[in-house]
Amino acid sequence: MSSPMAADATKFLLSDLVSSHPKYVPSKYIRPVSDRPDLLNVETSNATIPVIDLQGLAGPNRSQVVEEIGLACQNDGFFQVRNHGIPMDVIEGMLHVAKEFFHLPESERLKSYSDDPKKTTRLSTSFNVKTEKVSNWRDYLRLHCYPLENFVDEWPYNPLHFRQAVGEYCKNVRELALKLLEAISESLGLEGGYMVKALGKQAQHMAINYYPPCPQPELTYGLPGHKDPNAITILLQDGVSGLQVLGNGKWVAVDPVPQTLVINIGDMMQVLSNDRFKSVLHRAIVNNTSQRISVPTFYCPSPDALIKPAEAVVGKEHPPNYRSFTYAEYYEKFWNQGLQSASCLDVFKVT
Ligand SMILES: O=C(O)CCC(=O)C(=O)O
Repeated sequence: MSSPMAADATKFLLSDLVSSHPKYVPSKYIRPVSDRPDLLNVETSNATIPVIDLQGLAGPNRSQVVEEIGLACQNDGFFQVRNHGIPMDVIEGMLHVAKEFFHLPESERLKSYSDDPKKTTRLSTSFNVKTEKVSNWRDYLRLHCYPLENFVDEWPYNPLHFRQAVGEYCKNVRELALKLLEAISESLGLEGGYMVKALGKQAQHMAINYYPPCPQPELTYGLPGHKDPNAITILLQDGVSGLQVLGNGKWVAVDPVPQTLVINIGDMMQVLSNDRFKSVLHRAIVNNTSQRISVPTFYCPSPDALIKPAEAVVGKEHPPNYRSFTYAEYYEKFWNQGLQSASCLDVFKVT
């Protein structure tokens, strides 16, 4: 049933639009029938997404763990990690201030609002409100996080411990990203430092996603199917399900497993590995009872980094599938194209 309620044009953020607990989804969030989540047609066991114990990376079993990581990047594009090295209190602190932030009064949150994707710190809604036709059931705070000292003073100072808790999480998650990039390089037969070097000065972006309860979750998405633009993503979820990954033509729910984080390959890693590793479609669905918070960290090249398939993975049998390009060139396309299943990589392909 479509909505009798028009979206309240005076509200910038979804959280404030739904604070009156509407019974129906406003029309601008309703997807065409052919593009709805089909919630009953989802694989509910996430047993198909490998769980890798990272403890072994530091010991004599390193090569075995490296191989597991390589296989997961190749076959699934997604995996979960336990014993990742980020202390539980840091994770809890991150989720705590995230939740507090989205429950601040509207006037306080709006101090961070911007619809300009070029801003390095901004609160926004949906994906790109300037270009999209249908909205997504999400508000998000986007932060640049590396080098931390360049950005932390732009971040919200309310709630009180926000900068401290998020900064601590960012430092820890960067350590994990470096550990994973080293293992990923080795799994491709490259020297351990290859991927970090390929990312130039590197960048680390974070989204704090807030998905309010939705009265008609079958009509809309938190985020529709998309691939990530960056090199690797490290996702922290609160205890509420919502992430789904496309595997063998079927959507698979990746329900939160305590003390694990979800890792996925982004488009830049797909290029660097010359398609050995795949950047996979994933989406966030919403539900009608619980709010959900997820915190993806996007580990990226710096804008000027020249991205191309690693020389050691190309050869006569495997010619390069992509021309070289800067991350800035690609990233602009990503934000302008909007979230959709078509890859932004096509224009960089060697035909
Ligand atoms: O909320 C999630 O689980 C997925 C988030 C995501 O894919 C994104 O922010 O790009």
